[in-house]
Amino acid sequence: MKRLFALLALSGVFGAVAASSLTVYQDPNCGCCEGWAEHMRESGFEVKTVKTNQIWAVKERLGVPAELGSCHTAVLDETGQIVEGHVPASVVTKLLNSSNTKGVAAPGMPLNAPGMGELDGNLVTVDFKGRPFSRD
Ligand SMILES: [Cu+2]
Repeated sequence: MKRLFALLALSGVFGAVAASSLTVYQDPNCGCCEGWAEHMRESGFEVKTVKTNQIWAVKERLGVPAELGSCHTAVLDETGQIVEGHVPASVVTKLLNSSNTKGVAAPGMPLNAPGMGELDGNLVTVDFKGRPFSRD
């Protein structure tokens, strides 16, 4: 275990890119939320999950438009940007590079999204003004 920590410390010092981290708020009974968190980890993000029975209150506090709501809401720790629902990791990276965009959403529970199913080229995400942000 000690050696593992040493390795992690080394990779932290010499790694070219620091991992981006995010905090996911989710309902305690949400299985697909776990699937999305796993997708993000596999894509190199550091993911912390917070289980809450007040997920709609969290969305309201973070300014997620109600009509764009999904089952879980994530906050990017470095920028405070918001990721609503089953947004692909590549799109989260695009969001991190779009500092004027407050948040991006995959509304509802799309079956062609990470944590739900396979991408099919038709998953459209939108920004919080409802404008298309990506298609995968
Ligand atoms: Cu879901």
